[in-house]
Amino acid sequence: MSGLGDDERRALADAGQAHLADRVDAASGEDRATLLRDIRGLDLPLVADLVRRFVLAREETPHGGEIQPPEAIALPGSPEERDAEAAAAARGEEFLRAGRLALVLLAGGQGSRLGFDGPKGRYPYGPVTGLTLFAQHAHRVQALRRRYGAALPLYVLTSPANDDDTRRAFAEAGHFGLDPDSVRFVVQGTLPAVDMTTGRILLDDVGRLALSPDGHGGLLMALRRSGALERMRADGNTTFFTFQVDNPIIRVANPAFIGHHLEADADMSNLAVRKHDPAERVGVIARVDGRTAVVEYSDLSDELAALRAGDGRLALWAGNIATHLVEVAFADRLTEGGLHLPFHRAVKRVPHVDAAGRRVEPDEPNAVKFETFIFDALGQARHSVTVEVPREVDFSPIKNADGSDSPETARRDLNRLYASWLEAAGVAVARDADGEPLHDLEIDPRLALDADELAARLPPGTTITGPTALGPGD
Ligand code: UD2
Repeated sequence: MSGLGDDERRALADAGQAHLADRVDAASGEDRATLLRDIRGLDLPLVADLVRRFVLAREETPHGGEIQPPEAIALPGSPEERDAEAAAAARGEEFLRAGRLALVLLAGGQGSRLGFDGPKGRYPYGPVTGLTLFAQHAHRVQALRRRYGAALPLYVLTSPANDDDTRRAFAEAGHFGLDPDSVRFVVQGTLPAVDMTTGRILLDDVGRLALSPDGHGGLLMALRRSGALERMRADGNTTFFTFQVDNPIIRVANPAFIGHHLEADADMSNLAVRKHDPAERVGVIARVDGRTAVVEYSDLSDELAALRAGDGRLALWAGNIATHLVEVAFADRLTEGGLHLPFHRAVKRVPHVDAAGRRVEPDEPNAVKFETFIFDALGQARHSVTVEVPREVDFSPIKNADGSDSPETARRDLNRLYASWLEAAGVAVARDADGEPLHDLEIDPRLALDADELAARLPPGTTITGPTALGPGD
């Protein structure tokens, strides 16, 4: 039976992973074949370096020094600010109509907190029709293409664990009405989980390494390796817009955001919402040692998170909704000769099989995983802008099965948003004693992307008398 060659054994030993050769020898048949495939897919010098730095030497990712509020374009309040916003939006719309933007949906994560089996995009969150996150995003893309008469190619970032299922979800749904050639799947890389004391790579099963996605920073390398960056250039796309699969209401390709990004000649830009409480689990966009950066929620001390400015509001207010504009040329620079982003270590509980083939279900964290984050690229951007957007319009993520950031909070937020659009269009919406809409509401983005479009397209005489889903043809 074929196994590891001498060179491969030596390379594993040099990387401190000689135990993997023993595991291959002990495995047979299909298990051996899949284990060999996983091992041959490893970047051993990288793994050795990460283990040396983050496990054996316990290096922490540097967070820089002084953390201060970011410079940001706030929600427009004064007439001048509203004029500036309108000018930015006009510039963004022109850019969209010229076909310069590509879209990148981040959907490579594991979604473990939601406890949903399969790609998170398949989650049927729609309270009336069971609409999935993928369908919502795809319908929005279709509506944007129609609005701007532009190609707006959609790149979907997947990981080896969910790539097949993601492609199937799109194929089975006829790509949700999008031209299949206009949807391109890009598979991100993986990195192994290693024992937190020895740095040895863990096995998920006798025939499989414990691999997980390499973080959304891996997007950049995946775009380069797959030829997507080249494709974007060939299509005339100079910039791409990244958004998270778990946020159903994000205004994809927000024209004012694009306008501000262009105005600043930025390499990479950020959207921010005002944090609603110090403990909210979003990173904060800040200035760290004078440069724009995102400080992840797990890295921010409770004191800093709770610090108040003179007006009583949170000093580090700018919640990162992980939605960015990135220049294609900047992504190129960041990936030339390898990915130029720092790694982060995360200590996790990782079930695995030991050398004797026994399953181990640890009660305590036992392993280190490695990830890169796309927002760390901000440190290398020549210019960037951060634009504040209203939370109720742009951010209601589905992260947890219940409690905050759950399907229930998304249902509430969507009902509030759609009720406000309907009321602005002159339709009465019944509300309960707390002022919440009485009935669940869905509005297909192909009918209306915003309140103005709904007012223009809603047939006269529309009434809401129960749970209502307004479809593309309503
Ligand atoms: C992310 C941000 C946090 C805040 C919050 C807002 C990070 C590290 N933190 O936290 O600052 O903005 O979102 O919603 O991003 N993904 C991939 N590949 C990966 C990992 C993630 O595609 O390897 C995608 C994932 O499918 C999802 C998004 O990135 O769409 C966010 O991932 P997450 O849910 O793990 O991040 P979270 O909520 O801890």
